[in-house]
Amino acid sequence: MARKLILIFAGVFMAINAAAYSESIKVNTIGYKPLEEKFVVCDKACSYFAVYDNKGKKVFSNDMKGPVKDAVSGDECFTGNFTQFKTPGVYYIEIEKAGRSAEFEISDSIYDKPFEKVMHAFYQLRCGIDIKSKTGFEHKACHLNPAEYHETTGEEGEIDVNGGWHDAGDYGKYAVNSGISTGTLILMFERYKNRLENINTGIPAEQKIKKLPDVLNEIKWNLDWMLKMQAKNGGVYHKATPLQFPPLNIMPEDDKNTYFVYEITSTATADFAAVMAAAARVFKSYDSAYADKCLKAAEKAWGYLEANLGMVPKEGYKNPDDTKTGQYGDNDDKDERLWAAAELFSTTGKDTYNTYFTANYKNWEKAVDKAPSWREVKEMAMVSYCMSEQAGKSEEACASIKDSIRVHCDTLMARINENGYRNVMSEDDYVWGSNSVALNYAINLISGAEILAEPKYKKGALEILGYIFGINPFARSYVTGIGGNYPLNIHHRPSAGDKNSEPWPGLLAGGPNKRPQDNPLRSLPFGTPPARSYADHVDSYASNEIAINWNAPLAFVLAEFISNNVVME
Ligand code: 9MR
Ligand code: ZN
Repeated sequence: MARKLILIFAGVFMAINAAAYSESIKVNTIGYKPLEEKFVVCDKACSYFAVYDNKGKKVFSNDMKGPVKDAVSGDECFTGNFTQFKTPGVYYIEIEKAGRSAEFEISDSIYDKPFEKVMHAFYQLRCGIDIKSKTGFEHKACHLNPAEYHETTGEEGEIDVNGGWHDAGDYGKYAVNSGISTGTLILMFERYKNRLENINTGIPAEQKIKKLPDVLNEIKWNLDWMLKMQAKNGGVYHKATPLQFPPLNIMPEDDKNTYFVYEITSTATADFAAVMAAAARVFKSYDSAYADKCLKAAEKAWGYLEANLGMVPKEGYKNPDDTKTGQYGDNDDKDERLWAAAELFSTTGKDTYNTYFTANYKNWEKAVDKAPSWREVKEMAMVSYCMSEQAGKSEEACASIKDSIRVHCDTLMARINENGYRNVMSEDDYVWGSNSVALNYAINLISGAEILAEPKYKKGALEILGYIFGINPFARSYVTGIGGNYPLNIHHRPSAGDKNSEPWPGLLAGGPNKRPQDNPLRSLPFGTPPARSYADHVDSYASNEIAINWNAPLAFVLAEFISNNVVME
């Protein structure tokens, strides 16, 4: 009896959590921009679809084409095109036997609020300050005690590493991951300065530096932390974490574990040099003293790298036996060094950096062929060099980067056009944090569009947002608080530990991961295809955690498509 009751309750609970629309009909649950291409995908046999406005009036209909078998999800996909329908409003789609889609909007401003929420999520990830909110997502200042030098540093005593953003679902702070995350946001601001300068990301007025735009306020919060991680010799400590992850339901201010600062690594140092050099450019016109401070720190880090030409430590960072927190280990620092050289050159125009770049960019067969990640930043280097306004760039290097990015973008566009879900990812891309792989591909497409003056690649980037917000096997949004059927049980300590039933908003879940690297993923039926290997379960850190390096490319791609953008046809 008791068991039966539990089952009934479980059933009701699931019904509440399940989408109020058919998972077979996949639309972008946020919506579509009026002048852009618009697709709907259905995983049930069908030949026709109709668009209805929110009063139930049919406003458009067309054939469904297909099916195209999608190997990574196992689905038979039918595709409908309603690009011709451009009238702003709120709509849903009906398909015979499949049901009704999520509601979506047609409007030029669909990504404006999402951008603000995604940037506000960085504010909410801040460490060492009261997180205030009108929406009830709050906590007190955390991790205020100084950290101890771990014995791996060879130093003794305490060090202040207050501030920065928590990395992810845990409260650790890792220099390498801060590198790509902060770097992505800085390059975003540099690229879209005009449209981002006046955006309000919801930082409480009393916690703001008035002379800085909100986006730079947020970036500076983490830069200040990164600066604390630089040792006297210019090297950068790899991370500041406790020895072990705290329990899942603990709020940040209740986590009283001692933090340790770990040994210097060349990957952390080179990422730091790149980020600080780029920061010097974007802060220059708002706070030139701060820009100078960043540039000095960047050049000091470069000095350390010149004095230590090999990997530090030799095999890349590995956790010592007493430590079980995130590793961000990487045994190749060539890409990080190249990125440092590219940004330092772009900021200073100095020969040293240009010479390093031109002597080393050929270390890879292809300049651009991957989505950048915390481990692999060569694409950041190549794109920054190519886009730099500095005189004296090597024409040969730029030509070769351009050729390479064209091939890469064409490859991605072909994948989108051939895939049943119009999805950019190949099977290999379904790794831990796969949603960030898709979004970093979108950044490559946007960069390719800029560098080659080929706006068509931006269409691909927009379709990647379509995947993140609903044109996927689950017809769901992967971002908390945004769009349809978003994740409710993210692996994120404040979401697990606070009293809100809702997860903290604006956070991108890692996404499907073909490797069963946690218990909920191991519990999926045997043979679950890669694109369906996702569990909205709090223990699924390998598919349902959140992280700053996943939210950053989401912010970047949203920034491209907010409403003051020039719309492409
Ligand atoms: O994003 C990281 C992923 O690429 C690795 O495969 C995984 C396992 O090492 O770690 C991920 O990063 C986690 C970090 O180590 C600790 N904080 C949470 C991060 C996201 O899960
Ligand atoms: Zn904290």
